Amino acid sequence: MNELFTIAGHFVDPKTIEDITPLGNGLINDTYKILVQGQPRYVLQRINNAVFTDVEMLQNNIEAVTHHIRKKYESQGVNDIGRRVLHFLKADTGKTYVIEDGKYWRVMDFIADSYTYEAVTPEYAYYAGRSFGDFESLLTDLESPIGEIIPDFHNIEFRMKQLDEAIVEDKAGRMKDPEVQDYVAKIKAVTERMCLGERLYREGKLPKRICHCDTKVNNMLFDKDGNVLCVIDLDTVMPSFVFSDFGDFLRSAANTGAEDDPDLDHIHFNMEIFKAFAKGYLEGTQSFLLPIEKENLPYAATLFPYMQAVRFFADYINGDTYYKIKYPEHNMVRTRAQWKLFEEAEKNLEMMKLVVDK
Ligand code: GN1
Ligand code: MG
Repeated sequence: MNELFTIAGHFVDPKTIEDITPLGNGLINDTYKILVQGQPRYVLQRINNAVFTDVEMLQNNIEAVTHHIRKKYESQGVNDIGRRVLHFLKADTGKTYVIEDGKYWRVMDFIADSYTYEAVTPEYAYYAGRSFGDFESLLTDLESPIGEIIPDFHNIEFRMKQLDEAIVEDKAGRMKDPEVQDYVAKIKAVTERMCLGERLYREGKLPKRICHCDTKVNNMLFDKDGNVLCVIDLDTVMPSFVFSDFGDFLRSAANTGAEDDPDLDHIHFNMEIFKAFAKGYLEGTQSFLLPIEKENLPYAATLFPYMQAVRFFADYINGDTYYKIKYPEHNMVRTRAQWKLFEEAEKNLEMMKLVVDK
């Protein structure tokens, strides 16, 4: 605990800090809120530098994105900008992060009276679609270069290669399990079809744009009336296919169960959420979205549960070195749940195409 106070003291006057308590449930970084005068005032975060190995690039990316959005909002006369875009504090080192005992830390302003959700109604999904679409749209004319912070992050061909390596190395001795072998077979049977995006890219038909790349429902802040305040968790902002933001939101929002639901009967693909989100997203992106991007949005909704199953599964085979887990089989439970969601999404593929066409 003392360690947290010392670190926070690099960014904030230590005498004003009353308490520092855990916040949120991300699978990668550790997040806390800093309380001042009985209220959360700042967010302290330990950056997982095993995942984000180039923290300098990470913070440069985030600063470029937040400055760009803030400037646009200023010129548009948007109200309450402090609650509409993240703001990172400079430490006494002059940078927006500090290193203590080999650990990396940063602090941002806490956005007051904001709420996150793990599940949304169609109405909120519509606002979320609009906001993620607007987010991409705001960044189409960003001039500062944005580095690919995790190379090949949403490249399914690369994720399959990682899975193959995990299988060969079998570090945790989990390959002998018949269920594991069964999942390997199921995953591989459809790989070819799931790599469509990468093929279109190689053929020069599909562009990369600056995307958020972690559009889980809980990475968006709402106010008490359900209006979207802002998009958070900007670590993975990087060039990617628009499929990333569209598909990853639905992976969490259209799932009627939890990401790691042990009861597969809970997991279905909610078409009402799809319709509402797609409507908002298409409105937000209408100024730039190409037909090839639009017509493949339904594919994106199937790709992301698939890719997430592959990633959780590879981590399980590797012995759980990437995602935080709560119990030993957690990554296998997540794999089953994401695979079920993938199957459910595929059942709705034709219906999704009809919706997007309309
Ligand atoms: C991670 O940090 P968090 O929980 O927002 C992961 C995402 C996964 C997600 C699965 C950098 O996001 O890509 O989709 O878990 N982030 C990274 O819940 O790998
Ligand atoms: Mg997050």
